[in-house]
Amino acid sequence: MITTEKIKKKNKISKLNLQYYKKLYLIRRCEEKIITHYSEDQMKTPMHMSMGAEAIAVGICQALEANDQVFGTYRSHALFLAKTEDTDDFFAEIYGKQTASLKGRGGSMHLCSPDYGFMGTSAIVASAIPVAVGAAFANKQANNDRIVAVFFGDGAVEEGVFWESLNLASLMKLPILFVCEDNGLAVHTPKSQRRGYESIIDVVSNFNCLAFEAKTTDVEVIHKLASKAIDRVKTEMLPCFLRLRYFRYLEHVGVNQDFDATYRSKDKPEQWLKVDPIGLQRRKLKDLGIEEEEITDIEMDINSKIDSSIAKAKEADFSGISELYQGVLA
Ligand SMILES: Cc1ncc(C[n+]2csc(CCOP(=O)(O)OP(=O)(O)O)c2C)c(N)n1
Ligand SMILES: [Mg+2]
Repeated sequence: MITTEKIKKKNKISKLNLQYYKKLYLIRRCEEKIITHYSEDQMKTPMHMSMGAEAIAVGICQALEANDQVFGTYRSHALFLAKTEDTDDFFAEIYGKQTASLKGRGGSMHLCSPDYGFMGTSAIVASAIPVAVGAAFANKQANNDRIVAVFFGDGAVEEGVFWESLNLASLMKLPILFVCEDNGLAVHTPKSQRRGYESIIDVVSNFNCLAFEAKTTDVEVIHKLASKAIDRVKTEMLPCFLRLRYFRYLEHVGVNQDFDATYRSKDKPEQWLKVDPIGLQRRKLKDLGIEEEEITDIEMDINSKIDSSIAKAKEADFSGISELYQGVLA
């Protein structure tokens, strides 16, 4: 028998699944548009694309509160859009325009929107990690219940500052999630040629730090894992390290595929593409009984929003020469 409770639960699930899908689709579509327009040479910034990793940013941000804080890397398109959904700001920065939060001085590698808790990204591997630990310390002192999530690649774990930061966070019991977006590569170098140990989870577990890992493209699984991690960070007052694996669809920097390059095997893409995070959620929506028409309407709305943001970014002005030294600290 179908009870009212069951219907309510199903509606709640569908609503959440729609939220996931909207964000995933938004991120993918923004990057597809970057690929379309990049050759026009109006986006004067290197591109480190998130494609393939979308479920990680969306799943973690879904588990965070609006005023929780995130820090990222030069590969943070997905994280920025998952946290802010602000496509106007995103494209203004990508096109280097004055209308962006950073007035177009940062480009793709330096995104920042503190009003949304998006604290910043940097091109220097691992450099956001100690800053994020500082923010977590400030939050603990302020007793404000905020969580910090710092995202970094598997290559960042080879930097000394990662270990110093992990040590301090473990010692001071800071409310922070260390989110390792693990694509197995640092530029073109696989982990087997970089590390003197097998399992990062085993090593991190020796600290006073919780540690979990997952190999999935299912945003729902990542959301649940992140929620569990955040609950435990809050109740046990310990930091947490999450290792989340994904397949980088495009070249290290740039907007092209490089599946035929010698540094990675050709059979891998197929396995991962079968469970593409966006395709997977779309199929789930259909399984939940959501009509094709409703899904395409959502996609059309998102497409229009993105097209409008790109048009506004293209029309906007660059910052003037007189502003060049504003905000420079050194
Ligand atoms: C401190 C530092 N060393 C070296 C580099 C050059 N570099 C840029 S990206 C990169 C690889 C980083 O790999 P990973 O952290 O796994 O991130 P991914 O690109 O895979 O997302 C390196 C070595 C850098 N930017 N900063
Ligand atoms: Mg990597």
